[in-house]
Amino acid sequence: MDILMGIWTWIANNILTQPAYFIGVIVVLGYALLKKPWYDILAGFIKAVIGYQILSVGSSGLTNAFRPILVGLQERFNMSAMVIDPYFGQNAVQAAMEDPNGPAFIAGKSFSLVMFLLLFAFILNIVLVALKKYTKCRALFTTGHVQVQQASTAFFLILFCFPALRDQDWATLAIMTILLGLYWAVGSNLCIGPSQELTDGAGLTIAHQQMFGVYLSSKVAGWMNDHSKKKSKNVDDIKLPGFLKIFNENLVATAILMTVFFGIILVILGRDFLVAQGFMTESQDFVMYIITTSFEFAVYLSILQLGVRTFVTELTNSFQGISSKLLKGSVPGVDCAVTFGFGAPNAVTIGFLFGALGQFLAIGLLILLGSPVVVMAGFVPLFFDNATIGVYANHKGGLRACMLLPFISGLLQVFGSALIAGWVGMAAYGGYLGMWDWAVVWPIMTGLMKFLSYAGLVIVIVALIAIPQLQYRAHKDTYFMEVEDWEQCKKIRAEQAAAKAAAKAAK
Ligand code: ASC
Repeated sequence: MDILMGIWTWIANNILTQPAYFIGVIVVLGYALLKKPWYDILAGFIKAVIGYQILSVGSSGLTNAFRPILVGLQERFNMSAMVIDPYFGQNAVQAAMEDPNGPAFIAGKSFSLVMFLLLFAFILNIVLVALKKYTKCRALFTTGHVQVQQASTAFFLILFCFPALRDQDWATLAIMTILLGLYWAVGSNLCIGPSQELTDGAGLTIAHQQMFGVYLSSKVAGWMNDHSKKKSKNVDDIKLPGFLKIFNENLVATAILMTVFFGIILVILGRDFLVAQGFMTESQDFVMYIITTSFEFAVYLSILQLGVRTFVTELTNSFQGISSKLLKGSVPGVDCAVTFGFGAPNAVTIGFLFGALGQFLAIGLLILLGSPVVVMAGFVPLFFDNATIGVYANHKGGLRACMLLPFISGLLQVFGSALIAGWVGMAAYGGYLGMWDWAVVWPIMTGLMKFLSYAGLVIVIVALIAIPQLQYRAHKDTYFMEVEDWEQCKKIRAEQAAAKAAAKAAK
């Protein structure tokens, strides 16, 4: 038993929760199933792992460079605020569970339970895909590091709803496995359609923390486009005149916009504060510091996109082995940052900036209205959620949607997180996960379970199970074709859309 436990712990720590190696193993398995020669398998593994590592350098570079700047605002003004950010959220959960006087004291056993939860929920995800004929679930969640964050937050929320479960490990584990496993399978499945459209059939979907947000934003953007007389241009197709032409180039646009955005924040923080906090040295020039820091945004973004390009082809090609032999008709769910390698690069920046506008407005309102919970913007939701939503919204609805939907997302992230974290008592520990689904979807699920108890749990489970069924009903003829033969699916859907448009015109 000890040996088995040791093997499991090793796999959990080194593969399951490390997306680079998880994707690497999937590539090896996929190519092996396709009977590729060993050297192709090795090359595929290396490109997948290194590509993912490059992506992580970009993504953690962004996070590490800009998270402290935002948190600095809180310290600068001596505010006691809760930071909405997955890493702060995870620390808050940990602190809460270890606080003997706190609402969620279960010190000692939390970590091993979270690891088991990961395993069981992932197995449930596989089973749901294997039974896709009945469940209509087609996607596998592979983003381990966010699964850990989600597992701990879900742990807290569920114990809040069902305090009696605190001493019943197995019952807790069973309920959480069902909820999380379903959330992963259903959420990533939701984003398959929009992702196939965005990437023109790359054969992947999002497995992250804003899956419902992306799906809804993509739908609303499409609806906006269909129901407006004047179509909004895709960010890529906007050609600016005169000196504004320089904004047509992504690197230039990103650098200028970020210099303005972070420049304002850095000036508010002030040189003295930045020196005192160790961000810059006494001898450094303030203006050069602002420019360098802001330009780094464009640097990390470029690195991130390079990483995506390096591993996506390997993943897409090798996954054909898995989707034709092991889990028929399935797609891998990957980090939301992967979408930044597709679609319009400027949509990333615009989504981020309008999300920030929404968040800052919402934070201002919380302060003005004297809310008991004040929120501080965290970089990860601000950037990764809103940029992703911007990319999908732009693809379906152009610039207008790319500004509006991230803006709304920013409002929801702040208000939703303030509400749920204040209510369940996590705000007192300084952080909450704060990503779209955890600011909107999980609070609704938590509310249902808290007020209706086990009846609420049943409602949540049934609702989750029903979502892929409804998706299937909407496109019975092309639903599975969407992942199995994208070209054919695209053709049929285009014909259907043309026929519908013709019928409308004839009326
Ligand atoms: C998260 C999280 C990260 C980032 C990263 C984006 O939610 O925990 O580290 O987003 O996955 O690429």
